[in-house]
Amino acid sequence: MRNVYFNHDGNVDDLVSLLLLLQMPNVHLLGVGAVGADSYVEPAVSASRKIIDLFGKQKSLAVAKSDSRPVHQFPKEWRLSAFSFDDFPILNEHGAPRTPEADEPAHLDLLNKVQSADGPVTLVMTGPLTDLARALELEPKLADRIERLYWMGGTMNNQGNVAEPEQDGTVEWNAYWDPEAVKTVWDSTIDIVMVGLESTDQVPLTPELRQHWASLRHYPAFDLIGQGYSLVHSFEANSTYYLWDVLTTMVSRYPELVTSKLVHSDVLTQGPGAGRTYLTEDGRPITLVTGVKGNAFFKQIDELAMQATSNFETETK
Ligand code: AGV
Ligand code: CA
Repeated sequence: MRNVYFNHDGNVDDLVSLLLLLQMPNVHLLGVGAVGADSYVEPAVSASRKIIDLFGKQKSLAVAKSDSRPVHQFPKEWRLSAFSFDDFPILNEHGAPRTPEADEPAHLDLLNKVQSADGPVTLVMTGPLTDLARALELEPKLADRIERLYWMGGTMNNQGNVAEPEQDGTVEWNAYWDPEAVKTVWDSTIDIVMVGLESTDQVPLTPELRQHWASLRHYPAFDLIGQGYSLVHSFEANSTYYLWDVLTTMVSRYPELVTSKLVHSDVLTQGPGAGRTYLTEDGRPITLVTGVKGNAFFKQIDELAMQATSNFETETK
């Protein structure tokens, strides 16, 4: 069993990532933290607890609420989807969530769960790096306990996805939310696998994919996945939805689904490029995911979602 800690920020692909993570063989989830970055934190935590109720296999999992705050806030329109997700009937037919909320805020929950684990911990983060940076500031030795960090964020090709004033178009949103946090993590000794926009661009959410999931909605997990993604559409420029976080989560368990290379990189924290990750020979080494084996990736998602059974099935019959 591999110890994994998951920290996410409550958008649709973050919550679908949680669902898939709960199905992965040989994964022991130590904890889950939710940040109100690309979401609002209350529904992000609540939906996470309900997803664990419905599809979680292990006992004693809790969801920690983050009190981290942005440097640059996400657009409200994107953040609102967490409320809708949390209100889905499939997550509410059995009443209030049973999976508890953790006692401590997410950065302390991360710190304590990783430190008290029985071995090294794999970290999967699909939002800003703020909770990890805060934990490292409190306890730099935490880095030694982390086997590897899989992070959805950044881009090394200068094609960002932020369309806001006073930035130069080179920055990815999770990095932009808190550039200093990225720098803190980059300056640590943690082994980093970065899933940035150059790889996530290869897995857009297409009408065919929606139709594929719709055709499988008699499986409860596909029903939830299809409903979830129905909340997000890309009518504006620069807002195509990709399977950003799902790719990252899948890579943490199935590295064979992608190709990657070792690069040296750093991050800007100031000015119109704040949050820009970039290649530089004197930067720190990271593993950059560069290519996705598309067919294998979608097949593996299907396999996990098909075998996800509802924990309430026996209870209601
Ligand atoms: O930049 C990608 C990150 C991922 O962690 N998020 C969405 C994923 O959860 C921000 C984001 C970029 N474009 C978006 C985003 C969009 N069109 N809608 C919602 N979130
Ligand atoms: Ca996210």
